[in-house]
Amino acid sequence: EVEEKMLDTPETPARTLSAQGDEVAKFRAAVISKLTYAVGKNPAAASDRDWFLATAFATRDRIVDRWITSTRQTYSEGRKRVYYLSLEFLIGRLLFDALTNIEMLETARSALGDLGVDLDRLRQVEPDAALGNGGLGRLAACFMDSMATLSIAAYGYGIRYENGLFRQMIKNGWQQEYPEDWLSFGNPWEFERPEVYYDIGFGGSVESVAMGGDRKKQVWHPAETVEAVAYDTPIVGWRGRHVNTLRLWSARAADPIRLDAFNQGDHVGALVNQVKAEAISKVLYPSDATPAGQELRLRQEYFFTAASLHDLIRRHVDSFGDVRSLPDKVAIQLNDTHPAIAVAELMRVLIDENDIEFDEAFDITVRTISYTNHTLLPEALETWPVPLMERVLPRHMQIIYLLNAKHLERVRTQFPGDDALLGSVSLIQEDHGRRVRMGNLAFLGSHSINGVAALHSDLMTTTVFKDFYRLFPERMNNKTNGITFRRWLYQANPGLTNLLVDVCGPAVLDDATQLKTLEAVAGDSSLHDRLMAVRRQNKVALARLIRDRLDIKVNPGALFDVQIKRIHEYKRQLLNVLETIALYDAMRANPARNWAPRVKIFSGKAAASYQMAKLIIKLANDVAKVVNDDPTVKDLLKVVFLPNYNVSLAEVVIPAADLSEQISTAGMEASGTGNMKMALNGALTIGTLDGANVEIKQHVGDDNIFIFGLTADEVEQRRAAGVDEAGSIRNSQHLGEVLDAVGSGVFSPDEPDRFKPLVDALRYHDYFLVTTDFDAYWDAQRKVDARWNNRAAWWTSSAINTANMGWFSSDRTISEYATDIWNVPVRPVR
Ligand code: 4GP
Repeated sequence: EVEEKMLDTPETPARTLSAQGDEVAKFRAAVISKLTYAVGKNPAAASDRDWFLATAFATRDRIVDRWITSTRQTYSEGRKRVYYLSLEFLIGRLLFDALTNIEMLETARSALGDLGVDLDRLRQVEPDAALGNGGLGRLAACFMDSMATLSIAAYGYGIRYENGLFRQMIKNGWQQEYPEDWLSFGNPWEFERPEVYYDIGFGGSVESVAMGGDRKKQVWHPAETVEAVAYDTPIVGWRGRHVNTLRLWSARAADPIRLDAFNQGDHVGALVNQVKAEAISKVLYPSDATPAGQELRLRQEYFFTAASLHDLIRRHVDSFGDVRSLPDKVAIQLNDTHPAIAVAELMRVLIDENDIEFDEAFDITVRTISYTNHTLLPEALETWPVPLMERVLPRHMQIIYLLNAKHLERVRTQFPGDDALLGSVSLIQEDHGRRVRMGNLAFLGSHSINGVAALHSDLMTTTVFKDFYRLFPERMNNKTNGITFRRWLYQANPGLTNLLVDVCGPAVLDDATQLKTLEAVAGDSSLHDRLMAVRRQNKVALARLIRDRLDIKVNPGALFDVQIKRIHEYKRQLLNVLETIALYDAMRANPARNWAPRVKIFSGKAAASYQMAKLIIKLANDVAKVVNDDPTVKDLLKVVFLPNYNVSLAEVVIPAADLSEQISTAGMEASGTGNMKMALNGALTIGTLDGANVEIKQHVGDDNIFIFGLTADEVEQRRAAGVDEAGSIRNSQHLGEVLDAVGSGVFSPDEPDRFKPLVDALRYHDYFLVTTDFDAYWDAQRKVDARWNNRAAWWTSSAINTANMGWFSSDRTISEYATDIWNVPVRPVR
């Protein structure tokens, strides 16, 4: 039974640093001053939002001085800069991030406390900046933190979407999407720079102008121009030593209004250009189901890439005079293929605007640019129809053709007669309508191409980039992902942070590898008591959130079994739901068995057009309803689908997780980073040998992780040989019954056929091998039960997990990028 009382007592937030008296007074005065003069309110009339704004402004002031110093130093030392181009930055809320990193969290808490304001309540009113979908966007945010922490002079470049990732509501079990208007009450962190803007051209024609002799110059006359306006957010690193800039571009019409039309009464028509131009920065991931949607997406990609390149080239030329020295002073990292047009755009700027010869321009480009791949899913490797590219970016298309001709010529010489190779490494795909392959363009135009976990980088060389790897083996490398401990440990789990500082010493905050010292005491029962108390507090907080949002009561004493990530068939939430059903049946059949009481927690968004994923969400919710209403499993099993997964929700769920579900079909999850966040916070992982799970296993040891299922090699063989769905179902003790139940409407009596598409996919074309892996997964879950029932064993494993996750700090990842790819120095805090 849920401990009502506990859920109602507010937890006391743990404190990492004690506040200094005069600092508190100063901060208090600063907040009052901001409230009065920047927000325009008096304390008596101020709402939580007003207080939040005032606090954010006061915090920002502390960062700005350091920001200016960092920028000045970078200029005066003539340092090389890193530019991280990403269509996504999933940064989440910034107040605690900023306060933690400048070590003023407790100061701010006391200062506000004196004013009768609760900082932890203000934390909740900050909108969650969701300028990204999932892993790749969150990785970009972690990297920004680590680059600042390591004092790398870096800029993040992206788009300032007015509407970030949609807000997910669950209505009657179904996902519904609503716009996310994170900017509607203003954004205290950003600085608008209306004077920093670039004209970005689209469409039009290319003119060949004779230059004397046989020299010709190509001049692009765009039909349309949109202004890219800069908005800057300072990103402060750990202990506030260095501050970088996240520069997001917003679209502004060059000619916002046609006054003649307006005065003739056509008030809407007069604004059409403005609407078209500004659509570029309206929404993250506009649906590309229509040609218009596709075009908008291409416009977004070119818009932010071109603006970023103009900006960095201007800065470079101002500082160093000559664009030819770009590779010595600039490293451009492409986050996936979304900014891959940078290759053609940089070439265009060098050739057309700086009169550099084609080959030299290409050499400069390759030495400057590098590319990270985040998924092997072929549908994610972007391609654009040639006619669309020709219409929107005619000069770039010319450059791509030229580049391709020279590239294929070299391949022909190196591998004579290998037509298959030529076809596969060409920048143009010739079948199914001609398309430009952005992955190939990114590879060809980069000196470094990396995957995001060891297995993924290996698979890149044997699958999607197999043939490019033959051409340029030296370009391929691995950079296993990491996470920033500032957000995912210090802020999200202050209780565990205090414990770790206590046990490992304060240096652990600067050097994550010091966590290792925890291992020596991992078996101590006194440590277990402390770990358990911290986890319990975090679980009580999550239980309260579940009760408040879903009106479901869960027992904080049960095992919290968590799967949080985008909903995708390859991530196999379905496998987890099916196991839940089997468990439910088994518990009902034999309630007296030594089960580990569980709360199955799911959270994640499905792409709006991804019907199967949306059906999986519905199934999870339908199963939840049946299970949660059934008194026979009341103390044993609860199922929870938490709506609107985002960074802030993750910050509550992750510290409360006992078990981390990382169960993708092996070979399909590039890395995962949620797996790292949960293991760092002491959850045990149940997972396949996929992505970074492989490396987590190496670090925490085989006994402290529950690995099951086919390996990536076996998956490949199984698919080649033909998946035996019927055999797997027949041989399984549970699966047949579970599928019958789902297929016949046990969980959807109002619409018995509802889940037929899911069940049919599993029975007849189970590409993701759910049926094949089901029994192994079930067995692994029973091992989890056994470990859970052995308290000492469980908490020893938990401690060993935390102790060995230091390597997964994004500081380590970024140090590797800095040394191996960017050639810039790092300055660690310690
Ligand atoms: C994700 C991958 O799916 C995930 O495995 C990885 O950890 C993350 O990138 C960061 O590297 N990919 C995406 C995407 O988010 O949009 O392709």
